[in-house]
Amino acid sequence: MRTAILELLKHNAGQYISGEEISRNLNVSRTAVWKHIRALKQSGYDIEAHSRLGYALRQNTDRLLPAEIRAQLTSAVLGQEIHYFCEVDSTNNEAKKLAANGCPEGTIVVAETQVTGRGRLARSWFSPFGKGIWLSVVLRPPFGPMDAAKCTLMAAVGVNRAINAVTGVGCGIKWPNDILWNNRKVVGILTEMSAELDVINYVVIGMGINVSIEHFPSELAPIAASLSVATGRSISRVKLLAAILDELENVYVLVKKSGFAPVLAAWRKESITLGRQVDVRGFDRSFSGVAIDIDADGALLVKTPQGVERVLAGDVSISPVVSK
Ligand code: BT5
Repeated sequence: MRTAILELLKHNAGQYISGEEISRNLNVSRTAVWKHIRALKQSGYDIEAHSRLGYALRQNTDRLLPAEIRAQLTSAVLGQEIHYFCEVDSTNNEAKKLAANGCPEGTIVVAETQVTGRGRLARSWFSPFGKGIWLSVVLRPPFGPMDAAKCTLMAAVGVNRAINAVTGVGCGIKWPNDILWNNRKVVGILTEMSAELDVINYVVIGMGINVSIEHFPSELAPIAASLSVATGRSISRVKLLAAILDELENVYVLVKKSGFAPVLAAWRKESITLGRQVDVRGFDRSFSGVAIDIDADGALLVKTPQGVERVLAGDVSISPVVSK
């Protein structure tokens, strides 16, 4: 019944429809209509109630509400179970709790804002209300813990394809976990896992996608961007989220069928790191060189005067191209 009321409101979006008309149309009491409207408002729908005119759904509702996501979903496994929060500490934290309690593979956690959104090494992730997609996906991959780091590369390929399909924006992947537009970060990915010696219990892939952030804090302003600024138009977060789940599922199915090689090949094509002069800040060492490839483990290979260094984790900054 709630869905039917919502459909009726959407059909008349922006215009009032009286409680009496809804109750007549759907054959329910006016009290029941009122209760369903109240529940819809509580779950985040922006519905105006007027004593004489009735109810109106504001046209500009772009919340990541489960019913809205389900209506766009084309993936078969990812997003079948959705946990939605107006505000949460970190979607990755919630997803890890759900995963530890046995939630099915493909469960997602989305939030309008995160209070303590996280990057790697406990760095913070800026997640303002309603301006991005703050998303975590639970996977239970059949491969070993050594392969988990490649999930970040796999996710980057999936997200980059979805962004291109929905917005037309051509971004590039920066090793290991960023998607950049015009040298500015529009997406960050944080993969976390729980594993035994040779089996993965679960992997949580956290993705932060800047959709319509216009003003970043001063420390981020020179290095961050959002997709609506890149395109110059507004972007439906729900549509983009559904496309991300679809593309991520496609690459995940491919990895399970054929291993990581095809996805790593796609990653190489979409990379903006390879062929460039880079400064590497590993956890225990720093050096510079030219990024020449990634190997079968997803490690970055950097050619230095001393030889080829293999970087499994760390930060990489790309030197600007110097024109002659
Ligand atoms: C990342 O870490 O880029 C991973 C970010 C993952 C965020 C998602 S949101 C959903 C899920 N739940 C979470 O709690 N996290 C995940 P790293 O490579 O360490 O980069 C972190 C750095 O990016 C920060 O130190 C800032 O410099 C910068 N940064 C923070 N917020 C940003 C934003 N919104 N856009 C661009 N850059 C940002």
